[in-house]
Amino acid sequence: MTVVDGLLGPLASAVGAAHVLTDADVVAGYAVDWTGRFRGSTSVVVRPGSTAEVAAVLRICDDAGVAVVPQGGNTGLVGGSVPLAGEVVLSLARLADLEDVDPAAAQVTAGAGVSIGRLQAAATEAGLAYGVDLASRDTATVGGTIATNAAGLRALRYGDTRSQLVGVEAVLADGRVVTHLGGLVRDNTGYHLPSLLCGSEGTLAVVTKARLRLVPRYSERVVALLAFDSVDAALVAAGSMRSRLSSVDAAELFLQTGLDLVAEVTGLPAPFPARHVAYLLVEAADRLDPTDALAEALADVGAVADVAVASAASARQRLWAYRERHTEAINAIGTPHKLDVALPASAIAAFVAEAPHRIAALAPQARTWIFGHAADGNLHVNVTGLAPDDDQVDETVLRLAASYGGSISAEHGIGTAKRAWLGLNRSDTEIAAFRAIKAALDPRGTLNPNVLLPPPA
Ligand code: 2HG
Ligand code: ZN
Repeated sequence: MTVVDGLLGPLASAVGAAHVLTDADVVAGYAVDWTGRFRGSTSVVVRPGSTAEVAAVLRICDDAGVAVVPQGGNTGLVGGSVPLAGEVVLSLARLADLEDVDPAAAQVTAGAGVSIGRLQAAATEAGLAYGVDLASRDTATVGGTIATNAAGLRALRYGDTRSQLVGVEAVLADGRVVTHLGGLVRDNTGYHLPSLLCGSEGTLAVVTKARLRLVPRYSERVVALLAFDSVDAALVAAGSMRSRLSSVDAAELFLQTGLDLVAEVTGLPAPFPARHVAYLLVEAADRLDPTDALAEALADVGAVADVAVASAASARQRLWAYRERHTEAINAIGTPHKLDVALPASAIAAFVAEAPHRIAALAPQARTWIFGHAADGNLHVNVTGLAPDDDQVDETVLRLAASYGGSISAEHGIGTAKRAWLGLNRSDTEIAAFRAIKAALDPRGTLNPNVLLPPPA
């Protein structure tokens, strides 16, 4: 009998036998990430239904010295939510309570298992909106997006998940609960645990609830898909939209190669009669129709080779699909390596030109796809045609980004995929401080021990 087998009885007493999953076929689904690149194993998945049950589960595992991987919607892209070495999986899916929106504060309290789509729908019903949006909205959860500090498609206007987080309830590794959900925006009383836990990838505590700020809901929207004959021109336009269009919600870059793939995989028709080099999708949203403001900002942008504009929801969605469906189209042709980097504005064009050559020199059979949140300097470099565990290309691309003064993770986090290269962006002293924080909150190393911090030398 393994140590984990010995825990099955106590875990069943804590959460109910029906929520302790051990069937090999069932648990296998929790042990692989969305891309299929990161596969681990586990013998048990525990699905608590309340904060008290999460606390009981952690107490049992921590006492027994058994490691735990918290998991939300499992849509992460860096292998941060799968059991890489036989850990117990703690699924937060059943923590799905969503309180009524507090209209006076423009805030809401949501359980970790609430999907981003459901949160958005509740905010919309209350005449507000949630500032974080991402293609995986119907599966990604509040808890998972806090753990990874997800940013998504509208971070240009509203910031990342950390910027929405007013308070959290979380369970420490030993089962103690910290609760700070009062929703005070001005609350300057020491360390800000929500900020610390956000982006900590389940290594410091398990978030069970969050108090989130909501933003105004703008009913008038317009989307423009702009075609350019150089990446440079598209980037200049993105910068111009960011600084001249106060109602800009998103400015997203993709290239002809990615558009071809999306069209091939999804069957969508080409948006323009001619092919171009780069595309920028711009969305503006306001209380009054922002079309004129968008047109005015565009008038100053030279070099637009073609443009398509949409106001009706279905037409806007059709234009968004060319950008949003990149991820699914890439996964359809093979398991990708995902390198989510950030670059200084002045270095983006050079990086876009250089990265594919560096990759081709190392792996001539590989195909490179680049797209992303242009106005934030966040590029998603996806590479297909590599073995899942071949990380030479990963290293080259991450080093290239760092050499330009960029970050090796703009929004997806470090996970297991990039932990070996954290030192490209963080000094030894910073990493030592990270380890000290981890040791203070999780002295036995129970929580997600195989992500974020570099592996021992
Ligand atoms: C996006 O921006 C997501 O669509 C996924 O962050 C990016 O698939 C990717 O690499
Ligand atoms: Zn993204």
